[in-house]
Amino acid sequence: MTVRKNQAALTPEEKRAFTAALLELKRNGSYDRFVTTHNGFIMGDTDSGDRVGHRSPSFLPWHRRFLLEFEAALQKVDPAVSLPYWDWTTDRTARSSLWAADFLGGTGRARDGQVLEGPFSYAAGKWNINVRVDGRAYLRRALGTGVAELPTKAEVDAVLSMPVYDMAPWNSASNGFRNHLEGWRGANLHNRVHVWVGGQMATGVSPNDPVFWMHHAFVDKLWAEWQARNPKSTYLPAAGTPNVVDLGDTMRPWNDVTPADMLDHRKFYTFDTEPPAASQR
Ligand SMILES: [Cu+2]
Repeated sequence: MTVRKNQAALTPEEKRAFTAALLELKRNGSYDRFVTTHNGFIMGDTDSGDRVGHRSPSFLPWHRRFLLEFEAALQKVDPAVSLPYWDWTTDRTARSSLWAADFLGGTGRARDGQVLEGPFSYAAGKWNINVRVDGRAYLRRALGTGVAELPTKAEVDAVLSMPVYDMAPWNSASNGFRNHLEGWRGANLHNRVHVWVGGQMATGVSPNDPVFWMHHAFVDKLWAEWQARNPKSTYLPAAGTPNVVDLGDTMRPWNDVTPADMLDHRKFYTFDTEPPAASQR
């Protein structure tokens, strides 16, 4: 069964394998389809209308399913690969090994934000930005420029202690755990990390930067930690909510998966911080 590891603990060989699988998905065209899907939902999800991927309760189960599909694509290339997560409360500077040239490469140059190092630099020739919101075909970043600080452990802890999953009006104005984690309200966790990275990560085509998957794998882990801390709390709303995915409603674009199906991540993978799934013990 898949174990998702902290990116900081990956061996050089695991980094090479993950990077190679990403480059192969890019080469064979599968990668860009994920970027297109994500941008379509960013454009379509609105506070007053239909909303599925973002600014709504299904933000968490939608991204869990999206990451599972991406991880399955990686594993078709290399069955040994799993999605690492980036704990941005601990690896919180541009000097983290995450941004080294043997992994994701670092920040962009001042002039145009272009990432110049690592396997995803434009110069390396294997990472063209094809699904884009402007003319620039090179990966861009501006680490720590759009906002100075990544969220702290204390800020995360405060959000994990919120006992109610989500609340009406079930959008970017909501109180509760989901919207505080997503970041439209309060200290701002998930959204702020997108802004901190900058470049494509701060746009609807954010999956163009491979760090997207590691960021969302950690957001996903925080959902699992919230569940462990609040065992009596569950996904809301339960039923009958217009424009919003209720617990038993199917989610686009898959139409065969509900938030209820996504509640237990241990059906699919475990994290390196928890015991292996029951069937593996
Ligand atoms: Cu995100």
